[in-house]
Amino acid sequence: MRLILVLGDQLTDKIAALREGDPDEDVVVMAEVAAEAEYVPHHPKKIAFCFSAMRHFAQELEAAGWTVDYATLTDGLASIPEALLSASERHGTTEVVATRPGEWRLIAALEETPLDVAVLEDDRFIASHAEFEAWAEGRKELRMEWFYREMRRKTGLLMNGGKPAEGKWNFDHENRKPAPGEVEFGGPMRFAPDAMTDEVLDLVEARFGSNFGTLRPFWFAVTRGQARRALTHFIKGGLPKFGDYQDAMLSGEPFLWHSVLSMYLNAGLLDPMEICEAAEAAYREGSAPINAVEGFIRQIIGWREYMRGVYFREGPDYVRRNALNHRRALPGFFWTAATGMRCVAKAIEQTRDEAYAHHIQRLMVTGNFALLAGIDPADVHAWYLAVYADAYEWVEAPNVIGMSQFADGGIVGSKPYVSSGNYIDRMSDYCGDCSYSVKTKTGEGACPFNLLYWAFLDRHRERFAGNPRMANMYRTWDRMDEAKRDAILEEAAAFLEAL
Ligand code: FAD
Ligand code: DLZ
Ligand code: SF4
Repeated sequence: MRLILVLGDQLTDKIAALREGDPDEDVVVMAEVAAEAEYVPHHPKKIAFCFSAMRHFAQELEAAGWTVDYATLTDGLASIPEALLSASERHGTTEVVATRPGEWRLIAALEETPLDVAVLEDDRFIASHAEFEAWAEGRKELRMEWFYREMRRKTGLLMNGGKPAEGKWNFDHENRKPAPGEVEFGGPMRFAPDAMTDEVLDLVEARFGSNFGTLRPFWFAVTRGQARRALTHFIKGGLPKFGDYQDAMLSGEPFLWHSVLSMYLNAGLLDPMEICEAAEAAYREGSAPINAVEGFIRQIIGWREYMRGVYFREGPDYVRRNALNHRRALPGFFWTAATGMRCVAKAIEQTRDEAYAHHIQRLMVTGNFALLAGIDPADVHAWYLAVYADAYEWVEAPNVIGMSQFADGGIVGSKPYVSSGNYIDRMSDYCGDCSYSVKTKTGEGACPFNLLYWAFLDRHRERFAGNPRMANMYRTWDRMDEAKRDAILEEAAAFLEAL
């Protein structure tokens, strides 16, 4: 008899440890524990989703014939190792089978238990660690695009006889339309909480009610069956325009045509290939265009897999990198949304209400601001890890430390994702009602993104001026008259001082 550990983001009967186990002999251990619920102040919706999905999954395992030793948070277990030790005493075995956790912290914790833990690779991904290593080995630059093409070849997705569908690997240049006035897709499928979820909601309210984030209304899928319905709903209603408006932002429209499937995918309720195959089928049937389907599939078999590869390749110190030596503390408004910058306030309000923001809001609004303002990337990382329902370190850290904050010195991105207010204005409706003016570059009411953008480039001139992709920006800065440059730098410094 062995203990089969199933973590809160391993909720599938395809997980390696369950495939290895025997329902007639072994006992599944699942535990809601303080250490996992508190390593960052998670958004209440994220905790509720995790616990409710865990409880529903335990019920499904029992129905399938497994014995499940399930500890709820009120059982008072401190950590996953403690849950294993306590189960080990109850069941009289020291043998544990686990699937490798998605975070170095928990990998180390499992290694340190006095139990006999066999850790199996998590093979819910398209590329194994060995495959990613083989691809990365000896390359000067880890360009996602090249990795993505390998994944297209490997999976056969959108391939016609060895060639990419419609002759091109990437249709991104068609995917940059600003938001239209109206969004006819109503967003993700919503589910009414059942009695099991209601119980979790009460628990989360009592224990984590003071964390940043609104718990109710809670509408997430909490079972694989519901997540499958959410997938079908997106493929039909959202996917056709996913590409066109992928980068657009609209006040009051948190979801636009995004899938809002990342939390289900990361928790194990959905499988990456089943999502991509559903998207490809829509393309083959003619119900979604190539720019939408290719763009969507690239996010999953390209970016998502690539990020995981980088996290595990770079090792436990990745989350502490700070290549640009940014030291400023995270401003309080990240927890209150109380800022006159309307774009930032909208992205944070929506994060508070839904535990969700789409990619461009994360990258070009909150992330862009944090980078321009020189916020300590460790603080930025802790914030993102806490506030999004889909945030687990293996995927959050390379997006934040790497893509968004350039704190890894250029592993994920070849240049920092920074922009002035212009980009936000072009892609959103935020600027119209903002207390700042996006058209104003200096002086009274100047948009802080305009000031901070140039101040950032100036501050990091030594590092970036030689980057061919940034040469234009430096030329523009250098052509500005000196008085204007001085005014920008002074006003940017004053703004940061007042943060
Ligand atoms: P869609 O826009 O519908 O995209 C489809 C799917 O593609 C997503 O469900 C997701 O699984 C995948 N995907 C898209 N972009 C990425 C990416 N860059 N990396 C990995 N997968 C991607 N994603 C997370 O899953 N967890 C995180 O903690 C997370 N933190 C992020 C932090 C920052 C600063 C940035 C810039 C991005 C982050 N992302 C993260 C990536 C991306 O923003 C989210 O995956 C996406 O917004 C989830 O919403 P969606 O399901 O509607 O995605
Ligand atoms: C996110 C999360 C939370 C909030 N709580 C638990 C928990 O109580 N028990 C558990 O097994 N998993 C939880 N998780 C998910 C883990 O944090 C996740 O497995 C690790 O971070 C590795 O990705
Ligand atoms: Fe954001 Fe500047 Fe536009 Fe205001 S004016 S919404 S701060 S980009």
